This record gives sequence, structure tokens and C-alpha cells, in this order.
Amino acid sequence: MNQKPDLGALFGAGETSTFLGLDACTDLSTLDAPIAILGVPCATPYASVGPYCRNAPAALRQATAPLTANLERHDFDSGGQVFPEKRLRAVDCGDLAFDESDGAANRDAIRGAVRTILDRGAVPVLLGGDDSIPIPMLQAIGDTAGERRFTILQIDAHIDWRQTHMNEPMGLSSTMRRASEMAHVERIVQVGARGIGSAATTDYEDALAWGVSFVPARELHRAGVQAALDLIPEGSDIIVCIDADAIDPSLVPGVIARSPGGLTYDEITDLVRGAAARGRIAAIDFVEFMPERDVDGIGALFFARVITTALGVIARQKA
Ligand SMILES: [Mn+2]
Repeated sequence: MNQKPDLGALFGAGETSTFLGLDACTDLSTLDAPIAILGVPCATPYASVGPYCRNAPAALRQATAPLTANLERHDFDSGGQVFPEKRLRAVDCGDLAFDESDGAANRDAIRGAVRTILDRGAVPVLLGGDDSIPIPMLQAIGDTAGERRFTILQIDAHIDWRQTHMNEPMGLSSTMRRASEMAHVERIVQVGARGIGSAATTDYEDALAWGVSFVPARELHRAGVQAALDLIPEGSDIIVCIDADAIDPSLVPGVIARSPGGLTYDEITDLVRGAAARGRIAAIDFVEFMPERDVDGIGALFFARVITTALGVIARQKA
């Protein structure tokens, strides 16, 4: 009587090695798809905690297993099939190897992989890993930017503007500070901040002085997502950086710092949809999901659905 029924059998699948059962791409140099999912378990972990989100890519893939047989059904969140045509489907490029004691080498590997994805004309979709992963992703976008300038839409409970933490300037508390120093980043919109986070008041003031537009979570709930989207100029090239802790912890408990007052499913997916309506999503990352802190897979399911909806949005802008 203790045996759980296999609901996967009802839906059509129980296991998957790729996100949504999409085709695998094992060699980035031969990538031939409009969207490339890349698992990145580790970039620059703080020594005190290590790569605590290393198991997130596998957990997020597994959370999509019940959907793998149903990808051609109607998705109400996408207004049609997630991928409206077969040629618009993403591929799953697996996980990057890493050395948890060599952040510089990890960053080089991430930067190189993202550059290859961009050179192949695909939109990178990174599954972290902790929130240090976007730094080398942003650098890779800079490598290939030419004259293009980008708007970052960061959705996070924390602003990540520390100069350094534990003597590490490239860690997860400094991501938007490092972004602000990059020549190709012309605008940063930060949505979802709340509570007591990593930043000192002086960090927040530095961000304001740089020109960041903040829409804290409470303001977003009150004013609606359009208030944040209005801060993105029409026609922008947009990089979306999503930290799982932006979402309310009752929905995604699998994060290190659960912070009440977070975003709902509709708020976060409407931000992604709205960004694509304002301009063009050039890259997106999903970080800070920690399966070991999750409750019965509910957060993995939620975050995997956000990612699925984002894939549908990006596929439509490629149509
Ligand atoms: Mn963060």
C-alpha cells in the first residue's frame, strides 16, 4: 500500500534526460536550432557554501517528464503549442562540466559556450546553478554585441549590487554590480526586491546613481507588471535574469533565502511575455533553484513551467 501509483504512465512518460524531452545537442559547434537550453550547475561559488544549486538542471528536467509526451497539445499559457512549429523547437545541450574550486575556469567555459550559442544564431537559455552564472553569460553577450546595447530585466528578491562578498567579486551577490560595469549594458530594470537582502543601503544608492530602475515586489503587486514593462523602451534587446527567489516561497520553497511577498506565476510569466512584446529577448537565465530545499517537487514543477512558458515566448519571437 506504500507504493505510489506511477502517474507518469497516465500522462505518457516518467523519465526524461532532456528538458521537455526535446532533442539533445551534444556538440555546440553543430548547434542548429533557434533556442539552446544549457545546464550550468556552477560558476563562482562562495567557498563557505559550494555549488549548492548544482542539482537544479537535472531536477528541472525531471519536473518536465510528465509533459514530454504532450508537447503537441494546446498550451493555454502559450496560446497554442509551446513551439508552434517543429523548426522553432529548442534543443537541450546538457550540462557544462565544472570544477567547484576553480571559478575562473568555470566562467571561461560558460562564456565560451554562450558565445558559441550566440554565434550559431540561437537564444541561450541557461539553467543554473547559483546567481553567479549570469556574469560570464553577460560577458559572452558583450563579446558578440558589436554596437548593440542591451537592457537587463532582472527579476529577483535581491538586488545583487555588492562590490565583493567573502573577497569574491564574481559571486552571486555582485551580479548586477558587475553587469553595470559592462559597456554593452545600457539599462537595468530590477523587479521583485523585498525584505532584508545582501545589499547595504549604499549598494542600493550606487545602483540608483548608476540609473537602475527598481520595481520592488510590493510596488509590482500594487501597480501591476505593466509598470515594470513601461521602463523597457520599445525595440530593446533584452537580457532576462530570473532568480527563483523572486517567486513567492509558498510557490517555490527550493531557494536558500525564502522571502515572503514574492511574485506569482502570472506576474513572472507576464513579465517575460511583456518583455518580448517590448523588444527581443536575446538571452535568459534561471538560477538559484535548490532541489534539496524544495517540498515534494512543487517548486521544481513551478519553475520548470515558467521556463516552458519562456521557451514558447522566445519561439514566437523567432517565428
Ligand atoms: Mn540573485
